[in-house]
This record gives sequence, structure tokens and C-alpha cells, in this order.
Amino acid sequence: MPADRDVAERLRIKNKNIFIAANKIDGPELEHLMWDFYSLGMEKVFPVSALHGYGITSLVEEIAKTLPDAEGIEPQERRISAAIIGKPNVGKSSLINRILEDERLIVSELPGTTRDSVDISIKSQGTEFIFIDTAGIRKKGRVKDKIEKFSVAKALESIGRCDIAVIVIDAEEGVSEQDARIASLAASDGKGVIVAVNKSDLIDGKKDQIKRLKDSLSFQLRFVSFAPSIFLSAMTGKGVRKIFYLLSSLYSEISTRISTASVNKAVEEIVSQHPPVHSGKGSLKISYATQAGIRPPTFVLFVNKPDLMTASYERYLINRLREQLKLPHSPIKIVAREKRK
Ligand SMILES: Nc1nc2c(ncn2[C@@H]2O[C@H](COP(=O)(O)OP(=O)(O)OP(=O)(O)O)[C@@H](O)[C@H]2O)c(=O)[nH]1
Ligand SMILES: [Mg+2]
Repeated sequence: MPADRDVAERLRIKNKNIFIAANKIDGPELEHLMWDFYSLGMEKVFPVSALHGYGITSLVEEIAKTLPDAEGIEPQERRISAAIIGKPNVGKSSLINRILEDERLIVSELPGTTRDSVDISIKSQGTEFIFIDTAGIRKKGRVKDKIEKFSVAKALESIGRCDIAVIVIDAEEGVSEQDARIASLAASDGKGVIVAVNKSDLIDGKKDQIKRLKDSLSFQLRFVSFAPSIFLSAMTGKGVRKIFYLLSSLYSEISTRISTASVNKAVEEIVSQHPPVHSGKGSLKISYATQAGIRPPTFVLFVNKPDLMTASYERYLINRLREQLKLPHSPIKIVAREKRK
């Protein structure tokens, strides 16, 4: 709106912190409506719903960050939630038990032991880690037949409320299509993904088996090749502590904010190395770019015609941005917006 532009202009010269609250955005499905506001030339745009409360927490948190620290108030603890996902019987509960180093969860050899999702909180080095143990539920009466499936609906529900999805895989069985699908879904939902290969004690020293497993990891997970993987054993405890380190560093990575200047520099370089190809409809021109959000790092590119952004060029940009912006393990989201004349 012209009036918004006017206000934006006046505020800009005041040299203050400016936040734009794009109101009446009631949920994630309406978030696309906020992209227009970037054309006001300000980076901090927040989708909110004053009526339903959507997005308010993020807005308030961001505003709070710019305020000076009040004395005597403890800084807020970092909280990382990790969804532990995987087929029945891969050792999800055992892994969490090992992490907790006690036997608070019911572990059993029967697939389908964990009936629902359970949240377990543990504090370590100033961070609160929430592990969401997700049931590897299968249909009733099929417990005996060794099917590969696990409940996608349950997994998605846990993924929806996590920062990072930990896909647990049985070292003897390798990666199934279902595992790969869930990993891709989590990544496209903007979540960090870690692949945890459990029961590695069972393949210790078995060269052929280890090779087959590594092949299945790189082939099946080729669409989420940026996801770090670890080998561990919930039974012996080997490799388990590394989860904390991985979760922390991945969380920092997906929460990175990069200055507009650096984003533009990276985009310019990436585009000059391999410009968009000319199609019948014209050629894509990227005028400038800025980071619009974190978790996942999201970049808005202002272009002549958003339609001209092809899926393959978007993939190229994302892969190169991952390198250039030093976000090797992070999912990245790109939004092409039409540049206003
Ligand atoms: N050898 C070996 N066995 C393990 C390991 N981790 C778990 N197990 C065994 O695998 C079986 C299943 O473990 P759970 O932790 O119940 O598996 P889950 O993934 O939580 O299963 P659901 O809740 O049914 O989805 C149990 O018999 C565990 O003792 C491991 O690292 N090595
Ligand atoms: Mg379980």
C-alpha cells in the first residue's frame, strides 16, 4: 500500500530497529502473503495473527533480542527439540534410554512397544534437549510379518514440532525407501536432519556389510546428502554422546543469520558462474537477495519474473548457497519474488 511505503520511508531515516508485523496471517498456509512486505526494503518481516496469536512469540522474541539486557535476569536457555524417528525395533527408545543413562522408557524386543510419542527433556551445557520418542507403529495383526513400514502420520506429527529430525536406522537392515521419504519430508519442511545408524555393534568388523550399508546410505539418501550421519550403538553406548554435539552444531547452523551484503555477494558470484538459461519466456534476472528467516535459513530473491525460476536452477542455487554461506548441513529455502518497479 502506498501509505505503508510512506511510513516505511519516514521510519528508515530515523535509523532505528524496524519490525514489520504482517497481520491477519492465521497460519503457515498463509505465510506466502508476507513476502510482498519485503519490497518495503526492510528485513524483519513477521507473519502474525493478532486474533489467533500466530507468530506473536517469534516477533516478541526478535524484538526482545534488540533490547538491552536487564540486570538480574537470567538469559533464556537454548532449547533444541529432536524427533527420534524410525521403523519399529530399530532402537529409538533404547537410544534415548542410553542418552538418559537410565531406564525410564519401556524397551522391548517387540516392535511397536512405544505406543505414542513421549517427550523427554535433558539439560546439558546450558541447553535443554527435548527428545521426542516416536512410536514405530504398524497396523494391528501384522506384528509378525516383518514389514518395513512405520507410521508416516506419527512421524510427521513429531517432525512438525521438532527442530531436528533424527532418523534412526538399523545397521543390519540399511536405509529403506520409507526412511528416505521421511528424511526428505523433514528436510523440505525446513527441519535439520541427522541420520543415526544404530546397532553398529552388530556389523563391527564386517567389511562387506559395512560397505553395503554405506552404499545404501549414499544412494537412498541422495536427496538429503547434506544431512550428517553417525554410527552408534545404543547397546554398548559407542558414539551416543556425539548426538549432543551434532544437535547443537546443526541447530546453530540452521539458526544462522547472514547479512544482506554477504547474501548478495554470494548470489552474485553463484549466478555469474552459471547464469540462468534463456527460455522461450525470457531469462531470469535476480536483482538482489536477502535472508528472510531462520530454521530453515530462508532467502528471498527479487527477480524480474518468478515463473522463470526452474526447479533445477533453484536446486543449483540452494546447493551453491550451502557451500558459499557455509551452511553445509542445513536445509535451505529460496523464495523468488517479483521485484517491484
Ligand atoms: N545389538 C543391538 N541391539 C539393540 C541396539 N539398540 C536397541 N537394540 C535392541 O533392539 C530392540 C528394539 O529396541 P527398542 O528401543 O524398543 O526399539 P524402538 O525403535 O523404540 O521400537 P518401537 O518403539 O517398537 O518402534 C531391543 O531388543 C533392543 O535391545 C543396539 O545398539 N545394538
Ligand atoms: Mg520405542
